[in-house]
Amino acid sequence: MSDWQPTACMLCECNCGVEVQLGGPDGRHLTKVRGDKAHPASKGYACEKPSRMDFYQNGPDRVRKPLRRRPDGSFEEIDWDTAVREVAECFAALREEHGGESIFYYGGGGQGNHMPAAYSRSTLAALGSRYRTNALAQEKTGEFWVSARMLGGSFTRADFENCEVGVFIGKNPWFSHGLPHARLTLRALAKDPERCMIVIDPRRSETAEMADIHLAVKPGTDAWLLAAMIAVLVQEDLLAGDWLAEHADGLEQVVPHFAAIDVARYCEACGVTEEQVREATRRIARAESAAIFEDLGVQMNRHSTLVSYLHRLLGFGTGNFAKKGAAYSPASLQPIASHTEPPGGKAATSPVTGSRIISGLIPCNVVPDEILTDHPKRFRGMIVESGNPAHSLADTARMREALSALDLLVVIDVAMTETARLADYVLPVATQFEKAEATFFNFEFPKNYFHLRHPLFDPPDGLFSEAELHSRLVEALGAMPEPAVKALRKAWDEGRPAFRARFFEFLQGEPGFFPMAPVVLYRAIGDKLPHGLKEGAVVWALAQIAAQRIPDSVRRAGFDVDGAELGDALFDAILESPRGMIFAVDDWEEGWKRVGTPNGRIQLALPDLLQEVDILDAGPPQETSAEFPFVLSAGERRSFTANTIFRTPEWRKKDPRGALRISPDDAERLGLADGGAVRVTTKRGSAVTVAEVSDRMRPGHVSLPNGMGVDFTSAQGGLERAGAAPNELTASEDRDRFAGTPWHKHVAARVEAVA
Ligand SMILES: Nc1nc2c(c(=O)[nH]1)N[C@H]1C(S)=C(S)[C@@H](COP(=O)(O)OP(=O)(O)OC[C@H]3O[C@@H](n4cnc5c(=O)[nH]c(N)nc54)[C@H](O)[C@@H]3O)O[C@H]1N2
Ligand SMILES: Nc1nc2c(c(=O)[nH]1)N[C@H]1C(S)=C(S)[C@@H](COP(=O)(O)OP(=O)(O)OC[C@H]3O[C@@H](n4cnc5c(=O)[nH]c(N)nc54)[C@H](O)[C@@H]3O)O[C@H]1N2
Ligand code: SF4
Ligand SMILES: [Mo]
Repeated sequence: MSDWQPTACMLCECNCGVEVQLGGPDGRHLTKVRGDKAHPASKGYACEKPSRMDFYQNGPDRVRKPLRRRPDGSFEEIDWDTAVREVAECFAALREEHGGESIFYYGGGGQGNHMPAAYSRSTLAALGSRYRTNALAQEKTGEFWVSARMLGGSFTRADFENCEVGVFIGKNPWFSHGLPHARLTLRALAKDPERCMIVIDPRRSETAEMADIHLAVKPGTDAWLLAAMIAVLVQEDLLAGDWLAEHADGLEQVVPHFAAIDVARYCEACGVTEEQVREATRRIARAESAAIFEDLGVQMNRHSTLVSYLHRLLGFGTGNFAKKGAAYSPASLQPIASHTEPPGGKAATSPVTGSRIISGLIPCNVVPDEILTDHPKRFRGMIVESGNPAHSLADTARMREALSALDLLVVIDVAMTETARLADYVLPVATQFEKAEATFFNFEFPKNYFHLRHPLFDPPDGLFSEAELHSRLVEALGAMPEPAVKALRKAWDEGRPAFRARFFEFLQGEPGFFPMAPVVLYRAIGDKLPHGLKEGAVVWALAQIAAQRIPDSVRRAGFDVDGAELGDALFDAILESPRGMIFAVDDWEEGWKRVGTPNGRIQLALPDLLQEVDILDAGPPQETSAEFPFVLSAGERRSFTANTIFRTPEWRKKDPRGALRISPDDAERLGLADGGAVRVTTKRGSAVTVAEVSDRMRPGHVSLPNGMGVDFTSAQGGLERAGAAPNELTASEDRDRFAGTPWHKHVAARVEAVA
């Protein structure tokens, strides 16, 4: 058994610091895991899941050699030189014939690993690829788009630790976390009689159960509820008038859309009593501060982009920005949530369907339409890296068809996934514990954190990281700027001033250098970095950029050095902080500096979305039918779900098959017993699992967990699948009209007992 070693949990965006002991017969198991008290952000907090991380590190479906598909559909192992050469040649051939923009990229990282996103930039530039997407474009892009337009490129999170009122809209942080030490923060909020917790969820979720006010909205009608709340603000004169006059534009355009709303009728439409809606709204308006968080319950639902807008009108309308306990714009080392709307110009769109590209991402739901067509600009080649679109994106059947229709599919993963099974080449990599890794989910305020995790193990023979893989691919494509690598290698030994000077010379002197910088840095300095932190090479550049972009924030974090030295001081601290570090410290007022609108004021009026507000007046459409009488939420977070990071069901301490939750009334009517077999059918597909009769569910609403129905190799050696894969039941055309985000939480379904 080893000493405790620091790393982080890679199962949700919080990336809590943990300590692990290594052991097992070969010394390559994570035998014990506990929260790391010395981690500056999580401070010892961890939930029940990271103790299971060895099921990831030592999963049975790990791929250990590059695989090539044979004509008969089976895979054969090939050596790395062949794999890299052939993949490079095949993509180069596509580029020559159809242009680099025919090569599409999905992924770049999951909940714990964003280094692939950084290094793949170089490969994609070498290929001339232009289009990409990842999971954010089936959850957050609507929110990014709204936020960016109101705040000029910025994105917000909220301060639940210090708020007087905390509001969760379609978010169940008791199980999904998403805020630091979520359960402690929730308990503190719930326990304090001076503070108030408001939860908007059709289900009595574990979070809703703790709430002072639970607005049990009818599934899919949050837009009516939030519109009613803003109408209450307007009609009862509860808006933060002085604050808005000082900080925001457009109130006079917004107000008329809410002044005439019949609050009682909207409350009826969303199934919440008018009394409760008025009480909740008044409580928010009266509070010193309110923090609001929206998540998948609304982001994967009807009117998701409109709801993101109404959420912000509620928050900004009550003055809740850039002060303690309210919304803030975090500093970032590498911004992943920002979006720039071309002023007056035409927004970037996808080549076939013309769908809006937000934060550089094509809506996940249109990916099959961008492939399954004879349009000359269709995607013909694809790289999938650290993502599993054949399982996680809408409409698995169609996604499978699309992925199979590509001329070339290359999957870079640690495991044999549903997507990898469709690939022409599978390129396996080191796990997140066998290389240096990090995420850019750095969303805290006023202190913000970054954690470059040190490797715990060497990779098994023949495996290496994405940084090495992309470097090899770029070399095979003949695109590695070799003189720069050589010069920078030498300059590093001469000291940082020399290195910086050389780097910026290349950057300014050679137009194509910037996207190649990740692999150049990796080749130039990777093996010179301490503690086996090779993959941290690209962070050197990120640290330089951050030092230029947010110098005051970095300096306040304790890096009291001048100009050019600041980036290197930050980088060195990152390398020397195996338990994570604080890279930025802000004050609350700083939020205003991050508002990037031309006049520095919040823009309240978004005309296209105000038009949508008016459309609500017609009331919610009837979406269920005699054939499909239930609303299914396909993909609920539970105590033992973690996207598709784990493949064997044994990691789950309970509910290994992922039950369909159903209300007692519905269960009785359908003759369904708790634990009995149940079939759920939608217009797209059908799945069988077990039923869990739960009084948390309202009649007419059923839910399935996320991450189920993945293939795994059983102890007997056969391929098995446990539980219902949610996206066998969803449809790619069911998506938001602005951002293209899916309606996973609102699928019309039929439920039947299975004999
Ligand atoms: N345990 C666990 N935690 C995770 C993950 C995981 O796989 N497992 N995944 C992580 C990821 S990638 C993400 S994005 C987050 C997501 O975190 P959450 O968004 O909190 O997760 P969900 O459970 O999918 O959805 C939240 C809630 O939406 C509610 N909901 C359903 N329909 C509606 C509706 O019509 N209106 C409203 N207002 N609510 C509705 C559901 O009842 C549910 O309680 O979780 C992260 N954390
Ligand atoms: N119906 C429905 N669908 C959903 C959701 C839902 O609620 N309902 N939730 C959605 C959400 S919010 C999300 S975020 C997505 C997530 O969906 P995806 O973006 O597909 O992410 P994961 O399922 O986490 O897949 C991560 C992949 O990374 C691989 N991996 C792990 N470590 C490494 C590594 O070090 N390197 C490489 N190269 N690969 C690695 C894993 O083996 C796995 O295949 O699912 C979405 N799909
Ligand atoms: S809250 Fe998220 S990051 Fe923290 S221990 Fe739990 S799953 Fe891991
Ligand atoms: Mo997510």
